[in-house]
Amino acid sequence: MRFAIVAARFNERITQRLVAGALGALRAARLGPDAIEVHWVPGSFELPQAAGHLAATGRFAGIVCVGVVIRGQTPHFEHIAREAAAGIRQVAIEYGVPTTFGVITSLTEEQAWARAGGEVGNRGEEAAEAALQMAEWVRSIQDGGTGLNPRRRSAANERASRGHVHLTQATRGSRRPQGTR
Ligand code: DLZ
Repeated sequence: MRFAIVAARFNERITQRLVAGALGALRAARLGPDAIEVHWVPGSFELPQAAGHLAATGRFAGIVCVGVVIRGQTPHFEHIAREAAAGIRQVAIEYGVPTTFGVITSLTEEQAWARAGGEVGNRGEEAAEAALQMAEWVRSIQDGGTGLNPRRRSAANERASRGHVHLTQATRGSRRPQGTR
């Protein structure tokens, strides 16, 4: 299975961490370097466009979109975040290629770093895990199966269930439910 990572250059230093997280998850699933492509686009607004072109090639079992949208002083943030999310969903549905959302939408740069391999996890790694799980599920359905092998757990899920999740000051004492952004 081939996978693509599409990464937005805006806030590039943080996005690099998301790409690293996604690559780590894909390599942990024993995908070799030839099975992974990384494509850079200007900003998160362009993620769906690139993902659509990649999905249309039919070469990929999954596409992982990563980017960082940080709130500024105008509503620009909302437009970019909304269009990225809706566009990525649209690609997944239109092409039937699992296309996942590893875009951080945060109010501050500090929050973004925390979600890019910091104390709140790595959204790139999580999006890659989701793409792997969905690709496996799609393949099992196409093979006439009944869906995911319930024993397959992502590395992120494993760590969370073993209690290796770092809790922030704000959440300490009340475990964040998985998937809380
Ligand atoms: C223009 C812009 C702004 C203000 N903020 C972000 C951001 O926080 N994160 C991001 O990924 N991209 C941003 N961009 C760029 C847009 O995504 C897009 O590249 C431009 O509007 C050109 O279409």
